[in-house]
Amino acid sequence: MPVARPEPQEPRVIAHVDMDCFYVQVEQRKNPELRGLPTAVVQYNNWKGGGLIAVSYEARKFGVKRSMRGDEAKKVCPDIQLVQVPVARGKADLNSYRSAGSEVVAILSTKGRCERASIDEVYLDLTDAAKSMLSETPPEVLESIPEEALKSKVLGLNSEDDDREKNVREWLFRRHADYQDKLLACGAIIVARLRVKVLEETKFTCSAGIAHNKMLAKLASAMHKPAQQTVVPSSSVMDLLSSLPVKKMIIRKQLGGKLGCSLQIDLGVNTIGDLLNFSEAKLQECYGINTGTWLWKIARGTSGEEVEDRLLPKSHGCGKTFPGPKALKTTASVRSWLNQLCEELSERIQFDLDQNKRVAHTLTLHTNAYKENGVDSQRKFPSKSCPLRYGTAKIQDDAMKLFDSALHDFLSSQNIRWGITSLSISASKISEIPSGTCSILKFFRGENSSSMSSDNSDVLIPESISKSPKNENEGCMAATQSDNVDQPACQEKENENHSNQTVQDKANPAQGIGASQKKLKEKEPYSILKFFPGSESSSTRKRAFGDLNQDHLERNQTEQQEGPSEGCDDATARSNQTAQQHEIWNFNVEDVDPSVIDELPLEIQREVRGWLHSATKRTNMTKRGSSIAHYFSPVKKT
Ligand code: DCP
Repeated sequence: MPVARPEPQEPRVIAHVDMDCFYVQVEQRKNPELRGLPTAVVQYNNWKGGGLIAVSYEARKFGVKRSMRGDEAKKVCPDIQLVQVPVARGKADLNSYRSAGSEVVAILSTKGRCERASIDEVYLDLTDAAKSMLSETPPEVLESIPEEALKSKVLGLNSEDDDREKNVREWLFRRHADYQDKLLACGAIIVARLRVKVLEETKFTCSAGIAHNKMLAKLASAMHKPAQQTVVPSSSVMDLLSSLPVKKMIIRKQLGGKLGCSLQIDLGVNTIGDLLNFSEAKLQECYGINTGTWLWKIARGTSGEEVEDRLLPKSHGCGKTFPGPKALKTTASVRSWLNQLCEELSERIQFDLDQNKRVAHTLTLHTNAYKENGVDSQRKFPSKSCPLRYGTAKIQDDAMKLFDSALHDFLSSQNIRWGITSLSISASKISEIPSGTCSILKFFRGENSSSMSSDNSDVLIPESISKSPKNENEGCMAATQSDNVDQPACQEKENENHSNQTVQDKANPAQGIGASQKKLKEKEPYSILKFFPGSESSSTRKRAFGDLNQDHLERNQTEQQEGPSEGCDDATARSNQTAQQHEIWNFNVEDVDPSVIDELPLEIQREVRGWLHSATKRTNMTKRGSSIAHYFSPVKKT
């Protein structure tokens, strides 16, 4: 659910940059002979020529659409070039598209805060850059204005006019324009330059929207494509929104599908302008305080959402669909596919760890399924989450446990046949390891720390105690920019909604384990323990080294307090957590090289030395391998 954020006092300049027919451009760069030809990228499966996932603008002129199959596209456009998406492990391999996206991000992120919103789109906060330009080199003193800036579509300017470019030039140069418009004019020039640079350096074209907030910038970037930019001055906002169909906001992922439907059905709101007929109080009464205020604000074109400083994906995911007769009907076939998906996921999170020093904490399985002749055959297959353990074999194991648990819930004791039509596995709740603590990773790695795909890479990254969001299964698979779900219809490009996150947090008010983590964070901002979200405050930390029964008891109590979890079933979750808790903490104290601790920030050094001290005491008391911890693989010596 969306959340209203306070509007900043100062005007901002926000751009949304979206690549044009992105996968097609990547394929055209690989094979330049395809440039200028009607082209589409298709899924590798050959049924009716495969499903189209990206269509060039030349092909769109013939009526070719993403929803079509290859055969259908050939009927409307006989000359269309169909390029198969690369394949690995029996499914689409999006790596080349991901890294092409990163090339673009590297260029765009040079002018201000940059948020990578999906595989091919970013938000930029250009406020500071625009302000500097306005004070140092305003448009009117520039020797030359980039042609791309002169080609801008400025909403509210007469675009029919033959003198359109002249009008844009005048608009960019207006000395008496208000401060907001002057900043936008600078933003338009900065974005034009960036787009030219992207084209020169990557050979990709992109389109952009430039406005005072993210919502308007995103709406604008889609208005004139390909290779164009659209500017939204404040004076044209109400015009833009008044006739904007609610459906468009849904397509642009700015409005949730359910909320959009409810607005149309329950309130008769078909355009954003229709929302103006409702008071803030009325909208709050219908949709709650946050969403009500958010709707009231978007109707007026205001949105305080910040551009996040994030160049990397918020989560990693990969999936596979099994339509019609391909549905998986045995546990063995599910296991085999899950193993492949987990292998890919494991490689990607390992790469993220090695490359970007980022750790994922939650593993989630989303599944679509049907029952044959079940009493409640419409029942959804629940999504399940559990703490993420690094190492391919462990991820495969946990994913299968999640599946078994979800299948059990789905069937609710009915002994009937079932079919799985899609599987998707994701790693989320990713956090960064601050610089200075990187070398400690050596301790939490197994022998093969450098190998990214090794089956026995036994990297001991602590799990997070997390609860899967309720209703995760609703709608399409909630994939992310980094996701790789080989089914176009269900592949959402959008990142996990920021506001969803907030609501989720709200749904799980700080209590039990969550509360202790939160408090710990506030009290110990530099604590390395934040990478051990399963750990408790320092007063209870010593338990992690010892009292299993106590640990088990308290965990049970916490689970009861938190109510039913959507994660693994209780028994599995408990055994996983206990097992992992012991994996995390049972490193061999004697293996710790003191010089590595010296590299850590002071606060963390003190903390780590504290653990080592108590761990040394304990090692002297308990012979290694003599306890239950012996069953959980210890960290191997590097
Ligand atoms: N994509 C996909 N399945 C979907 C939607 C998109 O695999 N259902 C992939 C292919 C696209 C890329 O993501 O090239 C970016 O998606 P966009 O929606 O931005 O579409 P395009 O970039 O292809 O075209 P446009 O120029 O309209 O943005």
